[in-house]
Amino acid sequence: MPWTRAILHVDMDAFYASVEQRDKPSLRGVPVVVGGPPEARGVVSTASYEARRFGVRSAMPMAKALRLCPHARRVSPRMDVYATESEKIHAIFARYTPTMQSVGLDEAYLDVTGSQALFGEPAAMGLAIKRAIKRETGLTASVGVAPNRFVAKIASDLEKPDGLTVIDEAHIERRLTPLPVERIWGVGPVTAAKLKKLGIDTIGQLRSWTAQALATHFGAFGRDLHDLSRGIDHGAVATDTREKSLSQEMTFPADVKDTAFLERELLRQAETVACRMRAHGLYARTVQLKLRYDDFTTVTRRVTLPPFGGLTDIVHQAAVGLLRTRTDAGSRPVRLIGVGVSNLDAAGTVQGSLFAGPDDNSACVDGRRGRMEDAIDRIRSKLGQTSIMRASLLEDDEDAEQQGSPERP
Ligand code: TTP
Ligand code: MG
Repeated sequence: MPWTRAILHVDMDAFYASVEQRDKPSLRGVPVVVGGPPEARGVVSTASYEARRFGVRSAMPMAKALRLCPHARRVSPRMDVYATESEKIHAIFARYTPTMQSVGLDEAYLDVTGSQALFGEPAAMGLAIKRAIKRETGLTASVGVAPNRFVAKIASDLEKPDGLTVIDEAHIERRLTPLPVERIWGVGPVTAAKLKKLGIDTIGQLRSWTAQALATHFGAFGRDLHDLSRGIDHGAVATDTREKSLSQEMTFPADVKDTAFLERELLRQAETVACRMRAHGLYARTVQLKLRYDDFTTVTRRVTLPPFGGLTDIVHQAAVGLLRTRTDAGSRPVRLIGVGVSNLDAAGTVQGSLFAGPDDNSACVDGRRGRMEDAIDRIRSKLGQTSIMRASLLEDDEDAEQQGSPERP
């Protein structure tokens, strides 16, 4: 059964320090502290897990950190490198959902509710994201999976580093019960001290207080404490502006010269992209095509159209047009092909869409074909991705075997 609401919280482990350890093998396995030098009154940005064992923490003066752990290696931050890694992980998140909220460089909430029909269980998406991050950046992340942001964030912290923690609706209270009240967002040292005075150390203890009693001590925040102690959080993942695209790409096992084959691969990708647009009620204005030739030269071609809903044919035709007119496909062998849409907007926020029908308020407002594609999505979400396929994609599967088989000479 798909989850009614599925949120992932992804948080990189000891982010800056892990990047330094990745790039400099002599730093691996030893305490590393990232931050400015103590003589310039530097502050700790983060510490590797080896250094944390000595009590070194973020925001601590560097002088103190080096007193606690004198043999730690201090490294100055390289923000440009961390920003590049941050871009990479956000591009990975975007493969799974356009609904994401990033918190700083190394942390994000992903609403994957609408992605379950395509990618399966939320936990499977969490694992796939962790693996992709490891493969593409060499870094580890911890992922929390839960029905809301608050519990997902708590979950991602429970098995750090390299953790994957799932807390479904039925287990929320049990998992929260033993945790200290400081784990609740909004509970800083002052509130924590006040709670302790009332004899409340754990989330479980907090739960035995009525909303009214908490309100007398904490005002409006008392109501929040009451809800959060039960793992209740209705807040939506507030999509930020950093990721405004959806894409799909594929590297072939053997380079491809046959343009008909490429066009069928584009159809498969367009179908996935359009399906994700429909699942999230998104419109787009731009279609882009990405090609990597056999010599690894990579080109991106894009076309801007009037706003369109998640229709496979529009995405596919635009991509094919770009492939035929603005690339060397056919004469140069292709190693990777990808299609994406960008300039995204939620349905309803696009004024005067070319395809909007007066009688249709679904995510796919372009009349009959849109409703058909919605119906296909519903059937697929029940019966699986291959239950309905276009005739030309069936052909494609046979070709794919010939073209892409590893046994091919
Ligand atoms: P965090 O995610 O809080 O910490 P982290 O990734 O280093 O460690 P972990 O998540 O495994 O507990 O912050 C992410 C990065 O932000 C961190 O690597 C450095 C930077 N940062 C600061 O510069 N100053 C700070 O006070 C904090 C908390 C983080
Ligand atoms: Mg982190």
